[in-house]
Amino acid sequence: MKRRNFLKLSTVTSLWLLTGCGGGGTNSSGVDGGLANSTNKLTIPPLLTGTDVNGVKNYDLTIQKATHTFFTGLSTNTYAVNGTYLAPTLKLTNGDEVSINYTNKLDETTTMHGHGMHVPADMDGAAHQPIESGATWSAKYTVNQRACTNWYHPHLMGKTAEHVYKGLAGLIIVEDDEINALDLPKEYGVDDIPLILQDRFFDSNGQIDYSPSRREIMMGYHGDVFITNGVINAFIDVANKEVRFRILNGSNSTVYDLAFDDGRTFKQIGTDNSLLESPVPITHIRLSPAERAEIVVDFSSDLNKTILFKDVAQNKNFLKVKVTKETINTTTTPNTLTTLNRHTLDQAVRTRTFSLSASGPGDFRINGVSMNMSVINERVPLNDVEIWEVTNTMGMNHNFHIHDSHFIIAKRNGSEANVLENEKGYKDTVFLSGNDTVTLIVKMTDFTSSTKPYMYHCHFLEHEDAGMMGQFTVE
Ligand SMILES: [Cu+2]
Repeated sequence: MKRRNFLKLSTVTSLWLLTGCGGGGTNSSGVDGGLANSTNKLTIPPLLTGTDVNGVKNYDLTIQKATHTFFTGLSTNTYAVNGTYLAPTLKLTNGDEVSINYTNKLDETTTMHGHGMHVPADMDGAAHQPIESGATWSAKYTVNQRACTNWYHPHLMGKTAEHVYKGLAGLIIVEDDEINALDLPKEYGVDDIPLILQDRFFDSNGQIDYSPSRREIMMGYHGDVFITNGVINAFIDVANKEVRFRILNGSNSTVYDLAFDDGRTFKQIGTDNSLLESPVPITHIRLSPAERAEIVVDFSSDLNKTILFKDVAQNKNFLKVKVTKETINTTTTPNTLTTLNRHTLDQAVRTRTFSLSASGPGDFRINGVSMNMSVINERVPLNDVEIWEVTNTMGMNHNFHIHDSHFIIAKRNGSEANVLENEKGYKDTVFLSGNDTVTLIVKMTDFTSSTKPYMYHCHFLEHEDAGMMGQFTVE
């Protein structure tokens, strides 16, 4: 394991502890020999709103090799979209006609999937829409969903995990009239902050190390360096007001339990694919890979304080929030956010069952079979309300992601009471801890094709690449 020879990594880790406890922004560059700054300003991915071409909003994106500075004085090879790590945030508006144009300047084939986007299967950007080296592929569609925070990432068979790990991921913000009318923090990068949370291993040269062992493919490839928007040990300055964070678990296989170090209560306002009907007060939030949460945190009484946002499961920091600015421009998050059309179990016309299993580290399965690009595993009629019952037959964590559809979690382990208040919005990814069963209400709408499939899969990327995936058509 070459990464365990990365002597300076222990210094980086100790810096986390130093800054995590100190909270004052001490310059520790003398301690680590300049390897990593104790405080690095959080990078905000650039916001692309599209260029109008004959009524179509065009987003031009180049997938490329790059170098990125994770550690002071070290240049790390990455994959990125336009920049040096990760990708711009795409802002889409419900009803807009868009063309998202991806040009692949890598030396290898990849894809770019709009995770959470409700689009025709051939615009999904998943395994059946490869973008060869040198080619351009466009996702063209009319935005047809409610406000939410989605994301885009590669989805090439067997290579998804590695391509995401090297840096290919970005957010897609979908807006609509309803959310724009709410008194929410909405100034991107100022009081509306995107947070892409990841963990990575680096080798002795400071290079990204994607070399999971068979055991790590099974149990999770949990990097020891935490990264927020591509920044290690990040801080942000905010004003003494409500601040909204759009949080993506962008890791390959780590489940985060996120909280603030003072244990404060904050409000979750959105799940993967919608607002919650009312803000849900919580003190921590569990996010498995690919899940998103929008939260609003009230810093109005915190002027000159520093609060840490962290994963309490591993006691590591993702962000140091410094409340340094005074403002009178406040917002008051309303108590009613939206009304959701929640289908009920008794509306369902059939039940499909999905069982997650493995026969070994390289052979993960759903319903006893591994992903096969030429097999359509399920054919789903348009507009039928269905129950999808997903069972994790293993003692370890998984999750389950369905393309195209936005589902409601009706039950966990047979009981509605086990569904958390903050997962009662529309979801596209649901967490299953060992031996869990979740009951989902699913309805496929708008787009049909008997030949072009969508995918469902575990979003622990090593599991997905090892076969825990299947295909369905909507007909
Ligand atoms: Cu899994």
